[in-house]
Amino acid sequence: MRRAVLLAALILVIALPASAHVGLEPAEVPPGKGVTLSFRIGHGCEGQATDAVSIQIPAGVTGVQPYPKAGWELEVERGTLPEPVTSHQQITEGVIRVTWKGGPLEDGHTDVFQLRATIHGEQGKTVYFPVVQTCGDLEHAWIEIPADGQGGHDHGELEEPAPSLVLAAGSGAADDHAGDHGDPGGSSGPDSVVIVALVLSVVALGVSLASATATRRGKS
Ligand SMILES: [Cu+2]
Repeated sequence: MRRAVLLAALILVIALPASAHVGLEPAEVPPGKGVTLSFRIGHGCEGQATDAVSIQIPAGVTGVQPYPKAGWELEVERGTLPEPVTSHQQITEGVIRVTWKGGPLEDGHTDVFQLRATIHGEQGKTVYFPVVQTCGDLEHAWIEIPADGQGGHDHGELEEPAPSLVLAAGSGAADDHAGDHGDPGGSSGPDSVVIVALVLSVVALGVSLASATATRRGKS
């Protein structure tokens, strides 16, 4: 009985981050470097399957290259950037929206939509990517941004928060403009973090089970 409760708790802890809303990894990226952003759709709309995912490119983001996905048609909208970006020269035009249409992605399944981009700005700045998820005639507009603009990943009370990341110092600060030309660095984060969390969870479960067993032995 106790073992089952522990197991349920463990599964809940692991399952929650993946299923809630729209995830964005990595949580922190170095400014001015090319990075791959992964947007994870955790569920459909009231049980209906997802058939479109549209990401609005916010101010300060250049060099956007979406990853094509089998079974999804890709639409890339170009236009005037929300704010000009100075990198080598002033950049005023670029990709302003990326949309994948197709699937469908069943409500109980999850999938990742990725794009390559360079994000410019001050360290510590939170950058929000509004996402609209469409499921037939239903949609989730993950476009809410905390009023103080400093929400980070603590989304507080927002019902449909826009996924976000924080600009933070990377190891390769010398690599200033490489990102605009497809620098492959900066992707060592999320997988190793997940693995460490998993290992810690399993260790914690093992300790709990061992102490539960020891307690039972002690009583009998
Ligand atoms: Cu959710």
